[in-house]
Amino acid sequence: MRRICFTLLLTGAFGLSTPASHAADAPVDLSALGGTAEEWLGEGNDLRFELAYVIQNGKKGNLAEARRDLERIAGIAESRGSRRTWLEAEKWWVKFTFQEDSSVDISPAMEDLLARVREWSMLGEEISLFAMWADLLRDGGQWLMAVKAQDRATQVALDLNRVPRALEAFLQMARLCRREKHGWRLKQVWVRIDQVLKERPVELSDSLQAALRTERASGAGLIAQAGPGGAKVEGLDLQPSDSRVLVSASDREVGRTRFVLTNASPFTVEGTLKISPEHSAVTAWETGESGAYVSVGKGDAVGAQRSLRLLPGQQMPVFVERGPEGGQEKVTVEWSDGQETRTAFGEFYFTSGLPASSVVNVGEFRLQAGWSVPLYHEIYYRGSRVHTENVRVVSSAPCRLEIFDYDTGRLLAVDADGDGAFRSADDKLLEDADSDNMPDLQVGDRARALEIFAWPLNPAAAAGDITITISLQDAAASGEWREDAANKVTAKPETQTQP
Ligand SMILES: [Ca+2]
Ligand SMILES: [Ca+2]
Repeated sequence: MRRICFTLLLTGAFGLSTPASHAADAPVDLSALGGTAEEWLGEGNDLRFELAYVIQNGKKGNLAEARRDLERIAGIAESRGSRRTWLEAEKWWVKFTFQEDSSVDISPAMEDLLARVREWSMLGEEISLFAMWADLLRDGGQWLMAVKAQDRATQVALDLNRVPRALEAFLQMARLCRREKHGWRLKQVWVRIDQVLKERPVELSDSLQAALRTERASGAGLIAQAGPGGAKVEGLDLQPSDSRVLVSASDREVGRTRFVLTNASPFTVEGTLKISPEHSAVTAWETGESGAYVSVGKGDAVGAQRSLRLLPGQQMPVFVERGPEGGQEKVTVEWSDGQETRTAFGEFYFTSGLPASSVVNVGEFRLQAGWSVPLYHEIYYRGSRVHTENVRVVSSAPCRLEIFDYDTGRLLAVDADGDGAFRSADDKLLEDADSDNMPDLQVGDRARALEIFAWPLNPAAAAGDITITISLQDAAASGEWREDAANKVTAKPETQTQP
């Protein structure tokens, strides 16, 4: 997949371009430009009109020409310090680039734009960038990524106290889930919409209220078919409650586990995350957009806690890794906002005699009403050549299982009933290069990771614990399956009915 990056484009040879000549093509429609007239004040009318013209030209289908002109305008805007013009030119550049070739990975470009608007404190723009990203992902057929991008728009909007704008983004999430006929995810969206309506009441326009009513009615049938939504969560959630990691000592492997912090409230929360190893110290801690990365082991301690701010609905992964030196370790992960505390544990074991590949971690999870916490597995490979492993995931109770390659975000398989076999019409096998009817994964010289979403089918059976086991099979060898990991998923009966 080709990745695009602006930085290179924008520091290119703009100065040599000549302005487009388009005097004959009036009138120019300024409505394509985002923001209000006030927001554009001081950015210079010449560039603003030219930008509107170029957008119009691109919309007519002259994409390559429009992109070249947008690059030139962005270059001029940057040299003048005209931020809004620059941003608008860049946004349309991404749109036209994607329109020309939807296989292009626009994430680096979008991340770059998001970083700029944050740096410039153009906070409202963050919402529209996530919404734009979602629309492009949707148009490119990536509906789940589009849902995630709209989710980010809801989080920023709620944080900025723009509740109606958040609800508009939630509506887009609901539409995407409904069109994909994903009742479970749709149910989650409505749990969150109802939470916002109840806990962040504001006056909504008639049109937004009508849109909410219509969308709710359209999705009701689908939601009624979906299994349990899980227990209602209050405030902050930390999962899995327990995790265990087993890696090879003789191969000097690093053990790594992942926790997920979920702000299950419609308000921004601030608190402290503390990681306490029993026998060693926290030796590295990095927190970024994609989560927190913490190492524990021997070495200089860097401080075992950090202040974190989580937007309404935000989920943050917390990776904890333990190097091979020093051996077995138990780590306590604790979140506190000063009133409530959430605790989880990670245990790290080092052994010898492990097979050439294994699933190195397991956890104990709870289903929750409005948020998914997927099971997370890393697959370690100790061989020398890249080869194919079959992956089998089996649930002890009927469950829809969605298996994703975490590294690429690609859906590998959907097992509609969780029996580990792909025979029924609803089962989907998307990655099976060796055609043996089991999903496969290329394993090479580094750890691979899987994410598995589990959606119980039968509310009565799901009231207890469900065991979800992961096995691997060397696709080229004997066919023997090695059961490596068993997760426990608790699906408490629902305490509320939606919608
Ligand atoms: Ca099946
Ligand atoms: Ca296969």
